[in-house]
Amino acid sequence: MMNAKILISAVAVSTCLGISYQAQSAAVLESFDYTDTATLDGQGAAGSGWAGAWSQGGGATTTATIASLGLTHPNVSSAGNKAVITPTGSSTFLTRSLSDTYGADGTTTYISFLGERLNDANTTTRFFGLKLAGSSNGLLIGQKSFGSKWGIVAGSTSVDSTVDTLDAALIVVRLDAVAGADTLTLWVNPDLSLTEASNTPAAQITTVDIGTFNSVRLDASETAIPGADYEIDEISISNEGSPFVVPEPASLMLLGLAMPLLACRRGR
Ligand SMILES: [Ca+2]
Ligand SMILES: [Ca+2]
Repeated sequence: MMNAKILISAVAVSTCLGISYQAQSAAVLESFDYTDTATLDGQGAAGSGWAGAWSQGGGATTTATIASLGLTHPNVSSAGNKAVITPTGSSTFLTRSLSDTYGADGTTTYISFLGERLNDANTTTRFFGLKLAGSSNGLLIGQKSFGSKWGIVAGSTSVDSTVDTLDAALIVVRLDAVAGADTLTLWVNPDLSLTEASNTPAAQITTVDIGTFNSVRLDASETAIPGADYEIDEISISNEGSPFVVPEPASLMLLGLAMPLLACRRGR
């Protein structure tokens, strides 16, 4: 009787582990694996979560080019080169459409990238970063207008970390979408080799309804020329699981085996 319970438990735990491993692969990834010095506009094709190529929007004179080497960070898989964005107006951006819609009520989406501001023209820098084009308020992950720290902007609400955008950083945002106001959690330079619970968030927003999104923008805005360039790489969007390490299979298995034993003890 007890052996049967252990067997059933082990099968259940193995099934759960299978889901966990699969969940670690990102649904959408942009490594900017394009030719060095190429123009970003028009790069990329439909597939692997994307609906098409990068497309120039806003100020037509914005330059966005591919440059080597790509950005890297411990425990983040990287490939190819990176993108360098040079804004030349008050509202400039490049857009790329996703093949799926994210942020539906009841879902959790992780968005991450590597980024760095390239000069210290703070007084002329308005905002820059990765924008999720939303059905409600949208979300900018990067630097707010006239700010200087990594942070998130949702509607008219913004929060900052203590890390300057001049410092190359791994940015991770978790969007827990529900009806009404969603929960946005920001980490700057988290250690992905540790569990999510072991990494202290830099900031959180819990008062804004983000809505859904099905495209991303590389945003930039300046009030004076030249403004601040920035580079970005390894953009990842996933609603299939956390980028943080999941609990060790061995400890989960031990937990799974211990549960029926405890149940049997209690049943006596
Ligand atoms: Ca890259
Ligand atoms: Ca919502």
